Amino acid sequence: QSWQFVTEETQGEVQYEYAAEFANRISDKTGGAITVEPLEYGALGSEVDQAQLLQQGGVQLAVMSPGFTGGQVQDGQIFSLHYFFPADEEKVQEVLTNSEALNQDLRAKYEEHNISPLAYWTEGSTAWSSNAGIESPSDWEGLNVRVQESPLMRESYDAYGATVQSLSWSELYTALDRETVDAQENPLFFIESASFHEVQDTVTISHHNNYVAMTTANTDWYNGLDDNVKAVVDEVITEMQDWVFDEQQSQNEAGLEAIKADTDNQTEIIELTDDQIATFKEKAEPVHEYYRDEVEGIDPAIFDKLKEEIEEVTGE
Ligand code: 6CS
Repeated sequence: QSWQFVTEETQGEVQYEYAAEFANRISDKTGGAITVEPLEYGALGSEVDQAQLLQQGGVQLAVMSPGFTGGQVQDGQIFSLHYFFPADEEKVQEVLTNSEALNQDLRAKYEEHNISPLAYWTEGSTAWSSNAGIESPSDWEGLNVRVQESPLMRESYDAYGATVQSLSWSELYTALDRETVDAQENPLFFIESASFHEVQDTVTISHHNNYVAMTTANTDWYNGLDDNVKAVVDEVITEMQDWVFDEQQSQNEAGLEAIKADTDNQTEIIELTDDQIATFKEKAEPVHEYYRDEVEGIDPAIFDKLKEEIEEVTGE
């Protein structure tokens, strides 16, 4: 058997390296009977196109960011709330790995669309880049920020007075360079490897969210696997959780160092203080309630359960 595993990133970046490591492990465990081909971003269209390809069974496996399915699976937009998940990445990963709200309830929602999220994992905290130097919510006023395809992302930035524009990341460098877009959010490793720091003056370490990725399978395909093959897939997916946590951590550390070391493109790194974070939280928290109570098509029970699970992990 041969499976294709599409990712939204290129060689060397976390998602692609995940797929490559997954491929090695599947091959080892099956004595080479199953091969997996990792595919980097680019050849198969935009992130949204790739999600559709998986749904239609054009590929068997995909790393998918929930931000690109926000129009289809409304509940997946929960990942775009600001200051909802813990700031501590280890705690984030603990929630993502163990949450019943995500691994059972949200999974069932995705499965209605023929997408099975087999695991959720973080690619690290997201930081804001801009030319404005964002330190308080009012710094966002009048800025146009690039987001993924998730209507809720508009609300999250509207709360700070910014407008949003949905784009594929492949169009983002040019948009920032031409200043048709003023700002964006991504983990540090990605800001560096996609060279966004070259066309932005500042990066704000804001702790407003983390970047969640899902390892997904086409549901019909996954359900049709022989039990012994499915068990191997599940085992590798479970093992990969610790692997990818370490991978993102070292890539994010190296990314920050590389941004700082790039003297041709000087970037000011702004780390928000606790007081500054508190002013952002005050604006962001009403959006949590808006999401729970107003967004059509979401299940408030998933929100409530996840919130409780987060509180159990943070002890707050
Ligand atoms: O900003 C984005 O859309 C891209 N960011 C990351 C970290 N991975 C892939 C995604 O498409």
